[in-house]
Amino acid sequence: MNTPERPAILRVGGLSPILVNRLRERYELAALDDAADPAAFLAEQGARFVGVVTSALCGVSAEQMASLPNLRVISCFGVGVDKIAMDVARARGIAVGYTPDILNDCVADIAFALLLDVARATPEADRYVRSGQWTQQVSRFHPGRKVSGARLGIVGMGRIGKTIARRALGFEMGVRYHARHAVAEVSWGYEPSLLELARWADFLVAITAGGPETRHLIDAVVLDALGPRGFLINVSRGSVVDEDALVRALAEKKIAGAGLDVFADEPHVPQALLSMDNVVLLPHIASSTEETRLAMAQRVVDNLDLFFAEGRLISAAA
Ligand code: 8YV
Repeated sequence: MNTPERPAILRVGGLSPILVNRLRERYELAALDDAADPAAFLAEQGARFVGVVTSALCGVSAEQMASLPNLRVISCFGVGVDKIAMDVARARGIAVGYTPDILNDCVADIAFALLLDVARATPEADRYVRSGQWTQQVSRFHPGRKVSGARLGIVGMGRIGKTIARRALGFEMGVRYHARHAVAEVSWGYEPSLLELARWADFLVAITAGGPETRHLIDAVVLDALGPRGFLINVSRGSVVDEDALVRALAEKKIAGAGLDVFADEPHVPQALLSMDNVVLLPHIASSTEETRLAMAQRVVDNLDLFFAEGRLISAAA
């Protein structure tokens, strides 16, 4: 198939100005968000786009793809492709590029930030200082829980799971993991039963892919198994945890606390969590550092450039 000099690319969802500018230099870029009626825009103009750029948070739906009959490539800013209708892309032979590996370090760092923050109650301690309670000596700040030497259960042993496990070495933590299968190249203990892992762990970190297969993998039963001394950290997708069950478990002190970067219905966070001191809440920022976001943006562009030059991607989502 011939590729025009400036292929027409549709932007679906928000992307950083740096990325948008880089794309504009090379491509004829239109934004679905700019259309007053996106469905009508797609119906009228969908046929002219050969590429889509999107983010892991937004993705591309099957309905949108149906209005893009000449779509050949999707370049996604992020590693999670659960919001992209991958089955449709596969069936139509649409290439899907994404940004794996680049963000492993930053997501693993945030997993540990959440773990330390929730165990040592640092956000709560910060509020204690700012509110003047320390100087008023109303009451002493309560002790936290020790992280070094504790047991870390990792749910998902992909690229980021491995990076988290390596971080745990520095804290002399015991590490075990649960995944669909044991991972040959790692020496951490494989736990085929998620319930057993939760029973064993002091900290259960979710870093598995989102989507229907992992929906509510961490449910009330798993949270019960984690128990009143256990903490849940979620840096994967909100869908992986049954959020209602989590809210109940926290309210009833069935688990000790939670550190959450992701939620079921972002940017909406269950109201009940906002007033709990034993939770740390982040606005889905695990990969968000200047360095990593720039490298991710570059990969989005490089994937597209290589696709239009040679018909292949640097990093193709399976
Ligand atoms: C980003 C993510 O927050 O890579 C992912 O799957 O969820 C995050 O890195 C997201 O891509 C920003 O849009």
